Amino acid sequence: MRSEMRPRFLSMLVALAAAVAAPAAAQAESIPIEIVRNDGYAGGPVTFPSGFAAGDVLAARLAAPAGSWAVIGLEVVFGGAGGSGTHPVTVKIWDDSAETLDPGPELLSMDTELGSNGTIQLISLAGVGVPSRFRVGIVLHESAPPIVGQDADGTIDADRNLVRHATGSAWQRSQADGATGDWIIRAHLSGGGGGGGGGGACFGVDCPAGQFCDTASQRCTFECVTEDDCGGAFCNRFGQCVGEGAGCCQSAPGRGTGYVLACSGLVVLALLLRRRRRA
Ligand SMILES: [Ca+2]
Repeated sequence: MRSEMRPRFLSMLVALAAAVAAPAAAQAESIPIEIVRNDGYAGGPVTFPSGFAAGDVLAARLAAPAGSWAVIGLEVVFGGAGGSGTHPVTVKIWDDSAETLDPGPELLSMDTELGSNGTIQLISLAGVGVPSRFRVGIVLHESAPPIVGQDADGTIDADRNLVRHATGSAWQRSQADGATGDWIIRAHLSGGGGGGGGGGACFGVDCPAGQFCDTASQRCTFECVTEDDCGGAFCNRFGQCVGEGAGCCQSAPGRGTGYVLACSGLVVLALLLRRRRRA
């Protein structure tokens, strides 16, 4: 009897241990995510324009829905030959509230590398608070190809595709170079709440609920350490700003209950096993 029961107890323990580990994934899924884009690419042909050089910037003006959002990742199609391996680029994000040819303040400048594979590639970001209009640019470090791709659906958003050539250095619409498609540059947005959250604002833009503004990097982040990071709201052990208006439960609605239940279950099982050993 005892030997038959033990595997069942063990499997229950494993299941509960998995339940304890699960909240991290549940938390990620529970954070509202929006993907904003201009392009209509859905697989199939992509245009990789020629004539671009190191230092040129290829950019998309993107629009966030109402609410406070942070860019937590980008999707870019990069390719058109250029050899295997990775190619250095710089990712930039600007405030584009004025929607003029020249962007507003720069919100991010980050070096990274992209493969020349001609398909969607993901670039993760720590979370950059953005206004409702912002510009995402890819700065080439090498002459094209490889280069960012343009969709081939026959349409181009006249005011949302921009280029700045290293020579000349003035921003212009992509159509000036003969473009007929939209740059395939998309942003993953997190947040969407009323903002604030006790975490303040980066570059004047409220951080999403539960996040705070890291003043050193000017990025919204979940990694609070003290309540000072949350503007006085409580910083919990998961690095979230919690409290009235701090949005603990909007950013991780399922975690508290599941985590507590799983932990309680482990304690109960441990007590049961202890009793059986004594019996
Ligand atoms: Ca298009």
